[in-house]
Amino acid sequence: MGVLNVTPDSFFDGGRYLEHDRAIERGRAMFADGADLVDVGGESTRPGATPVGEAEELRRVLPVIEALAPLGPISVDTTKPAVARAAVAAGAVLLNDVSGSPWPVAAECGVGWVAMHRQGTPADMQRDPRYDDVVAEVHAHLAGLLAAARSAGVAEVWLDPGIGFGKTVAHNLALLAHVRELVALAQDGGAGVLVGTSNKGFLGVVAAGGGEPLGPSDRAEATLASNTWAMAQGVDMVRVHDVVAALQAARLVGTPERQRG
Ligand code: HH2
Repeated sequence: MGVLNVTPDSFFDGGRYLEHDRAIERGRAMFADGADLVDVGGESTRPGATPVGEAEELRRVLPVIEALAPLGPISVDTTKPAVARAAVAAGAVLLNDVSGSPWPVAAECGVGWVAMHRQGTPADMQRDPRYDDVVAEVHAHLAGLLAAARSAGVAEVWLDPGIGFGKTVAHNLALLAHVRELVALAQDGGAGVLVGTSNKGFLGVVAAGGGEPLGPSDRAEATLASNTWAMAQGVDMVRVHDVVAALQAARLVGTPERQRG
């Protein structure tokens, strides 16, 4: 899943693809690079991001989705039902909802749903995230969202542990270390697992080995390492800014089916 943020303030690609022409060109390039899906977002969810109004989010993403949908599958990264509905009308086939709550919109629109875990909101989620047992709690929450999706009639469901969404470095590492258990849970329920670590802050902390944390533009190696790990554990899809690197890693670790066998 290639990331395409049509935003001025995303932590990694903010401002690069705010103009529609540039965003469309970027999406086209990601499909050419081998992306199976391009995830179009019009609102940053980085910690402390300023919320965007519905009209502005629609203005950002709709022309991009319309232009890219004929080229390949598009997901829309939004928490707003109206944006999701309009995106589906424009050709999106998957709703990537980072709200962490049950969401009836995918069933209503007849498309797939990414159900992600999140503690708190972007405004406060990184202040002091706490869990008694992060792996058990996140997996139980996702099992509940999967059950809700199934009873609402959503056919295609992806479970996502929500790396960086209300999690410390240790929480993120624990979730990655135990991601195989999430793969098993998802498989039992006929769902897939999606993981998004790409260039996130915890990688900069871990890769620096106790030194000054690496900034967003210096996290490519750690991104690739984390995605390689995730895919080797059976994760079906990784959400990435660099499609070429992830695809090479995917070819090396093999298909998820082979890893699970
Ligand atoms: N992470 C981000 C945004 N959307 N969706 C899913 N399903 N999983 C994720 O881990 C995830 C996500 C944050 O990354 P990015 O889009 O690069 O940054 P920003 O939120 O600043 O736009």
